[in-house]
Amino acid sequence: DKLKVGVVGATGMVGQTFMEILAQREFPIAELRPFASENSLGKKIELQGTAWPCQVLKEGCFDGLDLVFFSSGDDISKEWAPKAVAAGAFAIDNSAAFRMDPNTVLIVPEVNGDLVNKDSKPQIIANPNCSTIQLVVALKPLLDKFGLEEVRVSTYQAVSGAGKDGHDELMNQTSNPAASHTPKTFPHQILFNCIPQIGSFNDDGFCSEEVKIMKETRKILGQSQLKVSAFTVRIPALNAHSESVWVTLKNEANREQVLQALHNFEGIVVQDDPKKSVYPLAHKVSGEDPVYVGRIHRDPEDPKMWLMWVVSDNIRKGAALNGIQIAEKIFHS
Ligand code: 2RA
Repeated sequence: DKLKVGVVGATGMVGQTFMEILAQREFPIAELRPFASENSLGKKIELQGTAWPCQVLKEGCFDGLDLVFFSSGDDISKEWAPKAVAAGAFAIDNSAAFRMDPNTVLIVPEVNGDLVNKDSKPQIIANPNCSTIQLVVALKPLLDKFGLEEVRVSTYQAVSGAGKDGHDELMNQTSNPAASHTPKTFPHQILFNCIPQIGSFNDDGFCSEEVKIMKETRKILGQSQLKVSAFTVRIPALNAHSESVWVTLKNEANREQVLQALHNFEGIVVQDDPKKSVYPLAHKVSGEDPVYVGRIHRDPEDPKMWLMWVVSDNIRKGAALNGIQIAEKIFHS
């Protein structure tokens, strides 16, 4: 039966992608209640043939809803996600606010979706960070088949990870490449550049994006002792995050076995013919749903270490699609 759905952050990049995917997947909507800031009040959001007016968050605004997607940052989620649950709705939260809370599940449906189902009670369900989601999808088949000893990942993250501001900053710089640009969204000019910082640094020299990947990966895979090390970099790609990954397996495997494990896993597409320059590319993966894996090869010095290249659309599978798949697991399974 049809659901009454709220979307907090409806006019942002992820919010707009929620609408696109809800329509594409014909998610059964009885009512859409889009929430945005004051200056979007009354703006109409088109979905499934109806124009739904944007509202602002205020006491009682979630009454009657079955489900609320949150994509408006940690502070909004911290204050309003519990209110959605108090009103009787599931709160699927894209922010980092509750991800590492021991009482909150952190879900990628293909990886640990069995933690939620149609018998789950309304609760906050945390959506992982985009760069974590694509990593754990690629790691899960290898964990299941061969066990994992250690993971090292270096990321190449598109500017859309910083929302519309990030996207617009690169586009503006591209339109005037000769000028020197005062950075706004990023710590430095992003055009013709690579910036080894996403978020803020801790005293150990790790930035918050790296800490998210390292902690969330262990929680989602249920491997509290797994060694994970991450290095995150912002690059001037518009959309889709790319990651080079070094995985040390617990048990040896040959290339055929590793390829089969990845190929057979729901949500993964293997593109791997390097001699023909066939491997996943961000600008082709942008707009697609799967996690793409290529450049799968073994380290010559360590028979248990495999290298691979993992690319996925950070706004779709990295945020909106993953959240909708969680909702489908609860309401449609
Ligand atoms: C980024 N993963 O790419 C972070 C937040 N979306 O900026």
